[in-house]
Amino acid sequence: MSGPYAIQDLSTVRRVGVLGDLHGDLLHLRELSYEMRERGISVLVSTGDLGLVDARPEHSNVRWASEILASQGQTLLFVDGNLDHHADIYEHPVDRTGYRWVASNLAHLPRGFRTKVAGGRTLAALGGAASVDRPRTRFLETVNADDLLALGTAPVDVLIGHDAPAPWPALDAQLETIGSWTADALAYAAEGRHMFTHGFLAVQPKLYIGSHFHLHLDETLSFGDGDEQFTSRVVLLDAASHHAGLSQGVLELASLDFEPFSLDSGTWLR
Ligand SMILES: [Mn+2]
Repeated sequence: MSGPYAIQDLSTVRRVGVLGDLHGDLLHLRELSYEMRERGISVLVSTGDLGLVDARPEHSNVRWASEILASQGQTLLFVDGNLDHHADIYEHPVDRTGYRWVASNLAHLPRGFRTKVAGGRTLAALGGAASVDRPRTRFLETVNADDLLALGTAPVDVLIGHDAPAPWPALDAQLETIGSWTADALAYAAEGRHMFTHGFLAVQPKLYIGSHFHLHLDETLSFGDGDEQFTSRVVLLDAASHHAGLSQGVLELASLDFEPFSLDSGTWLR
């Protein structure tokens, strides 16, 4: 597809493609965009660490990404991760429907964004996470009190984020085996995750999709206590930039059916 096309957003489609950390990998985006088009997908949703927006023109991949997406007639919406350039993203204005467009077909979903989608479902966004490898150096990266206010407490069906709720026994067990961080770094990461979890518990999503940890997990867990108890299918995607694993999937908005798949291709140049 070339030339102008109708820009779709979350209000106009029944299915979206969801992708894990891209880290600015345009080759992967090209492959993914093509594969999603083959599956009839015109709206992609990134769970953060997209790595495209940079105010320095020589470091920005926005234009190239926008052209890749345009070639497949697609829109890409993203929450911010910890590695995204928050200040550069925030320079762009938020439109009256809550999207922060950085290109004609590329928009940030601000923390606390919520919208109605197919089937009368509500989708909300809560990006952000802590960089455990460089604690307390990037003050915009973690969820703060204003983000939680923006998100509110009305229940949502789908929450798209970057971090993960705590506790999550299977994730926590894996994290214990990764890296050798200082006590301060671990405390910083835990504080960030704690703030994210506040938001998660407040909106009680039936489905959560995040990615920060670069590993795939997919479980239905029980959260909260007493009257506030609820179950949630919590999914983490592999990193899309690693060209392997379950780093993307198709989400059917009305049914909340989400099916991750891997891109196993020998046909694309690496
Ligand atoms: Mn991350």
